[in-house]
Amino acid sequence: MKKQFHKSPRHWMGLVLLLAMLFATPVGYGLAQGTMVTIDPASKTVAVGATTTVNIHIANVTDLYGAEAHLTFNPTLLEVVDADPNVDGVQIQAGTFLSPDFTAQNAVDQAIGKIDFAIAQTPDHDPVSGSGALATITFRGKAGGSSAISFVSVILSDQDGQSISTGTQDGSITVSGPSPTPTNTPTPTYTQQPTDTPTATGTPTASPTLPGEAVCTQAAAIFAVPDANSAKLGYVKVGESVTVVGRASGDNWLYIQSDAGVEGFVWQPYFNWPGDLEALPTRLPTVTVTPPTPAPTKKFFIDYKGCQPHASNLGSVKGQVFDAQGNVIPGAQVEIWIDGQYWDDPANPARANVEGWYEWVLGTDQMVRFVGLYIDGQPVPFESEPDPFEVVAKGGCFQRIDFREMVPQQ
Ligand SMILES: [Ca+2]
Repeated sequence: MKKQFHKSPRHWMGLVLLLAMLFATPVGYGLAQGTMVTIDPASKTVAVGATTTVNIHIANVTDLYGAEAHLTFNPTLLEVVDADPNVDGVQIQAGTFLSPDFTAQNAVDQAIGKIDFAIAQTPDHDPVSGSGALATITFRGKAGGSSAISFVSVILSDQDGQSISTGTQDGSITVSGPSPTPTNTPTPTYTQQPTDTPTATGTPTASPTLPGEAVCTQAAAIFAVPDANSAKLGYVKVGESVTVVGRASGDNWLYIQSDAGVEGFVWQPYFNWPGDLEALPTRLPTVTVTPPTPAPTKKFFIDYKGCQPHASNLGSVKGQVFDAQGNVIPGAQVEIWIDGQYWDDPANPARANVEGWYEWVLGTDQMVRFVGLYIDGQPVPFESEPDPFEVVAKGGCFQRIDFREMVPQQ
């Protein structure tokens, strides 16, 4: 019934087009007036680390029922932001012009810069005519430069599977690199706010001997200030001893020095420490309110790429670490907990190789929490959504978790 109805006008349209082609003189008439698939807008600019969206736009189409588009982009300058975290791999966002009843293909290959997208309607939707967005692509700038967004092929089809002829027009995205950043002057190593009052002196006699040893009973982070949201400077393992050298005023925060030489605040209930909190010298000049400083200059965020299909049934968890310019950072270290516990293993933290990749091969179903990132051996803070960030190691796909340095505010 529906088919019958649509058939006659289409044949009529075909005749009109045939006549137009026979009698129209201007070359390219069909492209000027006919169906076009374009990148819309044709050009855009985005900063490194920022995102921008473009549409795959279809104009002046008649009785469209299925569409596929294959595009390329420069993967060293751009990457596609995953539109569907619930599906493995990276997807783009289907538009509303054509109802995406059946998705034949929706995959982005970030390594070679390729997008394959193919959708079709099912019979409960009528063919569409006119203009609209087939899909929306969100790109993130990786490095300065200009990348073409090029159509490799586009196929539009009607309800009978007959192809609809169309022209295409490529687009481009210019990534504005960060202005030559002030070279990475060795980051002042998390200057502890108050200057350390010499610990040996000043304490009234008869108080418990200071400094004292505290033993960690629950894996704990060492924070820059007595606030669990502040920068994590390091970690203390269960059973490890730390030297207590002070406390935050008013709260259950100890100021400690770890065996590794890291100084900072830890949550006292995670430590077995028999000393008298009140007798400890306070290590912050003011009340426990988080001081605005120290703000480490570098900050990263977790860029989760989903669980990407691969042939192995081992629970690989890996990713790359990028600086603000989109360059990989060989030697960066990433540290995890497994199933809620510090993972005491030579493989943890993992060190990124020359291509910036870190990796663990874990048992499937192990819960992996990302707790630390170290650049040049220094802990650097990172943000994630959610926080803490956890993935489950799986067989058949590898969890890809990239770290990216936030582009410094100028
Ligand atoms: Ca996805």
